[in-house]
Amino acid sequence: MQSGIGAGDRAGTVLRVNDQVDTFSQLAAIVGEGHVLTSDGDLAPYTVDWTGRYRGTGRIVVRPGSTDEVADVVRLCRRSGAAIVPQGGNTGLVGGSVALQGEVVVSTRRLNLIGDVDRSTRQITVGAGVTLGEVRTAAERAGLCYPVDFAARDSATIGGSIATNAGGISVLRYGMTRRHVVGIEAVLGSGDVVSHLGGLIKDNTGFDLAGLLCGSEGTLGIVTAARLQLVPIHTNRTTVLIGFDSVTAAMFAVDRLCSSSDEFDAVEIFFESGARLVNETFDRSLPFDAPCFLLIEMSSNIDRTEWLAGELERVPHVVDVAVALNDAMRTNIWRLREEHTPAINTLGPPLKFDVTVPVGDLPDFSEAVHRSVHEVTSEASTYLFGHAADGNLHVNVTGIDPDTQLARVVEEAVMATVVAFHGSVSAEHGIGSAKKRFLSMSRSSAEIDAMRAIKRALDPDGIMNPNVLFD
Ligand code: FAD
Ligand code: 2HG
Ligand code: ZN
Repeated sequence: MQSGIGAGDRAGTVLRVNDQVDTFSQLAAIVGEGHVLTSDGDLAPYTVDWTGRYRGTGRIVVRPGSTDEVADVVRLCRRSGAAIVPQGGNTGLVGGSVALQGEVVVSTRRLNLIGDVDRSTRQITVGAGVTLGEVRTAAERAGLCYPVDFAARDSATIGGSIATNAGGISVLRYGMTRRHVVGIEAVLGSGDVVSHLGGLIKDNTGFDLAGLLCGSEGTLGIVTAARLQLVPIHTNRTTVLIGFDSVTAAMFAVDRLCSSSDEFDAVEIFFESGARLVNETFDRSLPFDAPCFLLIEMSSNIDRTEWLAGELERVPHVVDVAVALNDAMRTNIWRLREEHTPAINTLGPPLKFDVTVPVGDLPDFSEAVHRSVHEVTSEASTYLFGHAADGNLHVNVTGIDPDTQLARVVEEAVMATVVAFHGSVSAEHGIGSAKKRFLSMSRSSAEIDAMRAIKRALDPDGIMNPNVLFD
């Protein structure tokens, strides 16, 4: 394990905060001048969110290189009354990673140390700024897999994925990020450092702080490192694209297949309009047309292609099937699904919803959500895609300026439809600033009060990401 990870219990530099000294020099004294960014050019990549919808007004980005430096930055900000927005890869889709009210952005990208894989426990400790792709590569080199995976893998960081409790394409088999975080190091809003990275398999010693920080969206503290659980890798992978004549037929197949095997890594859904948009935008080739598509991936230590083909023969209303015979075909099939987000973004910042409904209701919900948008406006186009077996649809509405009253009405109509189906207003992207007025649709006031009380305890002055989660 390289030095610098898990070093949060070392005493940090003592800072004298003098009102006469400006914030820049105080921050520079902690992290070095080159790591306090203030010019327009330097700030640009940290200021606008991935969708282009949210633009920060903050004028300072600070890039600490160790847990001690993060702690000193947080303590300085607390004493100066400056609020903080933690930022990892800035790929979040709910407006939570940019400084909307002039906060100091604390970028974690320099916390990028990757420890050795511990083969006895199949665990690894990494800095918060390491990307998912880098962790996956390190795990693969040891013959293991970090099973949290999604299209933003090469930019999204471990810290950001913990802060959002990210989901992705393998939740069906492996669960969300929280399931893989066995230890955490973080600087709380109080400035205190908590570090518990031992990775013991059994450790019932009080509250699960790692679990609590998962999904906290930077409101409680800054995650600086994590101990992650890896899983065994499988030797054989089967990837197929299946066209169906309706979403009902596709979801019947999902139910049938998932009841027959637990070796499905991904069961993803998208529709004709989205597939065509990806094709046109990126000049891809769709192997066949169909109203609804499932992308199914299995992995196992034996070849499952024949078994899957046999199962699919018994599934009705299949329009066509394409089996990936090599890596290039596999990549092409995955592109059709993963390029939905960038293709949609070329149409301008969309209204984004990331919702779950009970899996069996997904066909009715997908019709209802189209209807609910159409009843408000005929100007908009609605694209649906997502993680079918999780009941998780990404509803992207284009053709409406997201900052208008019309957009607000569409948002309310979609969220009302979600609630009518007993769903959740956020499945995996979090609440951020985009969804906070809908939090009470999925959480009771007692739950929200409990969350606020936890925040007050860990972030007494309310400096941590004040624009997200709570309205
Ligand atoms: P950021 O965007 O930088 O931050 C996200 C939030 O976490 C912010 O509130 C920020 O303040 C906080 N934060 C960041 N780092 C820390 C830290 N170290 N400590 C405390 N708080 C922190 N998400 C999914 O769940 N599933 C998907 O399938 C998925 N697919 C995506 C595909 C694309 C193309 C894109 C652009 C995004 C996708 N996302 C997905 C959303 C996004 O990638 C995830 O939310 C990811 O976990 C964010 O990581 P990040 O490092 O970019 O965090
Ligand atoms: C995905 O599953 C991501 O591709 C992004 O969660 C969803 O762009 C979106 O709405
Ligand atoms: Zn998703």
